[in-house]
Amino acid sequence: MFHLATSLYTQYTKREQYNILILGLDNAGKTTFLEHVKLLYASANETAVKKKPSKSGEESRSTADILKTKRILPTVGQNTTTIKFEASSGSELASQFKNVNLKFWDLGGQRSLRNMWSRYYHSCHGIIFIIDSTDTARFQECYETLIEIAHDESWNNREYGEGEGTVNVPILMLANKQDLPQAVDLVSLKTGVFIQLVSELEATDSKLLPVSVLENQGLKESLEWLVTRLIYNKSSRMPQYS
Ligand SMILES: Nc1nc2c(ncn2[C@@H]2O[C@H](COP(=O)(O)OP(=O)(O)OP(=O)(O)O)[C@@H](O)[C@H]2O)c(=O)[nH]1
Ligand SMILES: [Mg+2]
Repeated sequence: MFHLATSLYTQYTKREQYNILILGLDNAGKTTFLEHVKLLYASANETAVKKKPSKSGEESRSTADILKTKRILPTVGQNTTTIKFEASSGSELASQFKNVNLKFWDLGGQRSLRNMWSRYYHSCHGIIFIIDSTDTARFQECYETLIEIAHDESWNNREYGEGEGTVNVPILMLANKQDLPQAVDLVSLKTGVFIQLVSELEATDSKLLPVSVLENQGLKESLEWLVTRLIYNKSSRMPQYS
């Protein structure tokens, strides 16, 4: 009886873990994204749930303010964090997102460091590719970098599930720094190289969304899109269990 009870308890509390790679050129905002995620969600090791703000808007102001006091240096190695994902309050998807952990790897985006990225593809369930929407001179480089990621042969050497290329690995492209006046807006981005990317990527899913990771604009919505796709694809790209 005791064993039955413990196995039911384990079954009920077992968490699915999805591994997410945060990629993009240097200075795009990858580490800033991860630091903001750490402020918004509880760590997988914490037992306490993060305190919820009473008024909407208060949360974004306070976490953005905290983040602005942190000094974020260009990444040379990797930053890793695992969070307990939860739907934003009032979301109809709350029950679907129960017991989901997300493990993020934030890797350095400098050109000399990009050849390290492919080492992580075999155990990755989803990609977040961050674009600096103010850096128009490097949009073409973003495009070429993403195409290179999608066509890398390491995708065929999989740890979780079958398939060729980035099939079943959702790619979320975030057009970051939308808080800055010189940022190219989504409509203009969609008429340029990025909409071409959406059709050229051999991924089952890809999406381009406008965000400001510093100001917490569009962050939770973007993650909800990604987690919905990860859950949808889980029979072909299985999560890890913890
Ligand atoms: N205004 C504004 N600045 C941002 C935003 N996101 C990041 N930044 C700034 O962009 C700069 C680079 O951010 P990082 O997070 O270090 O960029 P990264 O992609 O991790 O860069 P590498 O580690 O070199 O690959 C920092 O000065 C950030 O404060 C944003 O949404 N808005
Ligand atoms: Mg970084």
